[in-house]
Amino acid sequence: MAEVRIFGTVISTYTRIVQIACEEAGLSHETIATAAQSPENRHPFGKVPVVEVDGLELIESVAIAQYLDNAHNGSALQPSAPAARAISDKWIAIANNYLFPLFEHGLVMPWIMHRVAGFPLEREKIERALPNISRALGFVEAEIQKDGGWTGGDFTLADIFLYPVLRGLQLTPQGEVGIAQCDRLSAWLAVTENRPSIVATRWESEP
Ligand SMILES: N[C@@H](CCC(=O)N[C@@H](CS)C(=O)NCC(=O)O)C(=O)O
Repeated sequence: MAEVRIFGTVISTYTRIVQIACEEAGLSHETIATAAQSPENRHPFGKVPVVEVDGLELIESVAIAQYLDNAHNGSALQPSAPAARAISDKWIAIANNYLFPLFEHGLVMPWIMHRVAGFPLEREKIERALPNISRALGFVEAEIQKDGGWTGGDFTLADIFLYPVLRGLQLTPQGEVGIAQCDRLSAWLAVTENRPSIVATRWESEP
C-alpha cells in the first residue's frame, strides 16, 4: 500500500496539490477516486481531498501539505526566515481565498461541465467572471514584476498551491489568452511545468 492515500476527484486542483507535496517529499501515493459530496467522502464539508498518512486522517490541503513537508521532507518547502515565510504563506492564502474561487467558478468548472459532462457552456457566467479574472491576473503579474512575488527564492509550498490553480485556468480558452498576456507569469508556468513533481502529477487532460 502506498504511504499516502489520497481520496479525491482525479481532475482536482487540491488533489494535485497534495500529490505534488508527496512527490516533493519522496512519498509513494495513490489517489482513490472519490467524488466530493459523495457518501464515501469523509470530509465534513464535502470537499476533496481527504488523506490517510501515518495513521492520521487529514483534511485541508494547507494542513496536509505542511504535515507532509514537516514530517517527511525536513520542512524544505517552507522558508525558515520569517520574512520569506510570510511571503510564501501570503501567496498560499491568495491562491486559496481569491484566485481558486474566482477561476474555479468563473471558468474552470463551466468548461469542465461542458467538455466532460456535455452540459451547455454557461457563457453568461463566464462573461460575468472575466473582468475579475483579468484584474486578478493583472495583480499577480504586477507583483512578480515588482519584486518577484513568490518566485524570488527557492521552490516552496506557494509554488505548489499556485501552479495547479493557475494551470487549471490556463487550460480554458479564455484563461490561456489571459495568461499569455502576462509575460512573467507565463515564464514562471513554463519553468515550473518541467519540475519532476509537476511532470509526475500531470492531469490526463493536459495537452
Ligand atoms: N479548503 C479545501 C478546499 C478543497 C476544495 O475546494 N476542493 C474542491 C476540488 S479541487 C472540491 O472539493 N470541490 C467540490 C465542491 O466544492 O463541491 C482544501 O484546502 O482542501
